[in-house]
Amino acid sequence: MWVCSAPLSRFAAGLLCGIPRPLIHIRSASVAETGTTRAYEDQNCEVEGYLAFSRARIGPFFQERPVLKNPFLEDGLLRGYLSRHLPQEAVTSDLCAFGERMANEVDGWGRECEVTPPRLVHFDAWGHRVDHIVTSQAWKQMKYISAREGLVAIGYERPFGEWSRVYQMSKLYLFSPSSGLYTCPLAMTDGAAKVIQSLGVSWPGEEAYGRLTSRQPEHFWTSGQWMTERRGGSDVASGTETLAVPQVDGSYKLHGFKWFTSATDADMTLTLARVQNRAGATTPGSRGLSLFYAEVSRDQEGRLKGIEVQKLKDKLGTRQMPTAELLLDGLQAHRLSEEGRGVASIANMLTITRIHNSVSAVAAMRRVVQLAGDYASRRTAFGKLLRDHPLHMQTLARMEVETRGAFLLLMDVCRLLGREETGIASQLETHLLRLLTPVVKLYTGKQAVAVVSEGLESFGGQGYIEDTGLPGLLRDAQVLSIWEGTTNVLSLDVLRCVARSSGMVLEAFFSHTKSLLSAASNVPSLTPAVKAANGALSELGMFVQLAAGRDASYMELASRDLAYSLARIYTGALLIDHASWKGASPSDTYAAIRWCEQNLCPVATNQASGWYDTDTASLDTALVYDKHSQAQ
Ligand code: UCC
Repeated sequence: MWVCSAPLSRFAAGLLCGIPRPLIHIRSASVAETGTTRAYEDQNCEVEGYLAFSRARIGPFFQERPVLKNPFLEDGLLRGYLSRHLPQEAVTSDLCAFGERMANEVDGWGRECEVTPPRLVHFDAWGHRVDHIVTSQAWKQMKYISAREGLVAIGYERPFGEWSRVYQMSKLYLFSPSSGLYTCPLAMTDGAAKVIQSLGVSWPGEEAYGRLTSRQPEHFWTSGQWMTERRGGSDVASGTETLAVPQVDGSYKLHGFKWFTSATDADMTLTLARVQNRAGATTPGSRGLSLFYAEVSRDQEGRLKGIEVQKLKDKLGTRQMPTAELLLDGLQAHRLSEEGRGVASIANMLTITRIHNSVSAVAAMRRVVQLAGDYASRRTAFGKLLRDHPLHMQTLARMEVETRGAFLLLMDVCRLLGREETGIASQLETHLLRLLTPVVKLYTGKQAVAVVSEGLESFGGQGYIEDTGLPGLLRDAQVLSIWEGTTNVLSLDVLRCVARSSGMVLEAFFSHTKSLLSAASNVPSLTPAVKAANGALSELGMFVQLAAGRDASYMELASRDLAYSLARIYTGALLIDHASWKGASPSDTYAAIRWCEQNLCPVATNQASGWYDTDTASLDTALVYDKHSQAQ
């Protein structure tokens, strides 16, 4: 950037005498760069007249920006959790070094991904259809660093046994808010590796598995997850129209239209389609869906084989990442699942991507809380720093409590995943993992939007200004409660797993929560929190008893509140458990107490108010569509 030197500025000022325009290119930013009022005054003296007046209007004050510091060192709860459960020096030093890279290097790339979004080039200069998705250099660097740092590989190498998922997800948690949404392809890549592993690593998935879990950037592949079609975002089972036509060599050709495909520059994908029989017929519904593996490749002319990219989506957020509509026009694919077991087979992918989603949600909360806290130490209003205004601190403390609770819930699910994958999970832990996966995804997705929104407000107007980088946090958070299952679809998934396990998942929940609470019952400072959590657990038990005889529509209406109650009670127990650890800080206790002061069991409260009763559904509908006006 050009900074005006003193002789040059004099020259420029002379040239501009009598020209009725401000001298915009003699930048006031030079004042900010020198950072001293003195420099400003000197320049004023030198240029005089018109320029001085222009500068006087701008004024010498520039607000210090919030500074991103090493997110590992800044995060006392992450470090506390790891020193309790995974105190290995190798983990600490790796995360510390990685955090340093986030602050000094990667965060800048993330910003570049945001301001240089992908674009689609349909045709080359000679008219050939090429469908090239052009991504930024920074986006490519994200792929490189992801491989090098083992952001997927760690989950499969398992360097710390059952704790490897905690380690991997901690690393992703540091990466996520700086990654320019590269965590999205990583989530799908991890999910695809998991599916291939769970179906048995053999041809045709063998090479793909090696690439998805590779640390070699040139060998590393990312995967897509093409599930969504025009008729079915949530209702995949009846909405999937893509046909799989068997070929003589045992492969299939896919024909269909995928309506949302995220990170479409992937090297391969997993997708669902209906196998066509010899008569050209297919089986409807879930039992007609099978899971396919396909590579994304090009022919010698550079054309995508069997795929046309119709367009890139114009989205509220996640603009860093290409999301496309794809026409599958004879895409060669291999069936991975048994015929008709597509949804059940891709469910493993959903478990992984839903956990990744939760990582991104908690990481977004943590990032905005860190920046808001830093800013509060730099910004003065009404005669004192924001950090010295108790009401402002109360607001940030509430965000902090939400973030802490979400973090512990997330880490507990990662712990359970690690135990299951290493074959040491008890039956109870397997049930808990199944139940808590939709719970953590739906709850943290909603929290992220609320906390990040509150966080933006704490910067005042600056939180609304694009080139601060802050609004992008909110835009990207909004998707977290939508993709990978909306809040309501996941609430129904909670009911699904309760029903399919004949209630065993709930038994596991009650049993484990009680044991966490009873272990902390002799810690006097935690008494109010333990009492509140125990009370909520009893209320939940009563709800379950009362609901046992109710029909499906009653349970459907209760499902969202049930999921929230599970999240709040379990998180309360985890906060209490963490606060009762010998290395805990007084703030851990305070956070547990504050968390447990909220309504921990909304399903009981709303049940008592009749929210799920038979006549409520029609009243809700009448309310939503009410056209009555008092004026009529
Ligand atoms: O692709 C997308 C965006 C990609 C971007 C990824 C970013 C990740 C985060 C990044 C962070 C930055 S979004 C599209 C995602 N789509 C969904 O999430 C679909 C949402 N819909 C559902 O989840 C529905 O509930 C369905 C599709 C699962 C419902 O299907 P069905 O066929 O009607 O359900 P059924 O009949 O109840 O279940 C079929 C089988 C059963 O197995 P079996 O037959 O053995 O009993 C179920 O138990 O699937 C099993 N199943 C599950 N198993 C269903 N859901 C699950 C589950 N969650 N876990 C285990």
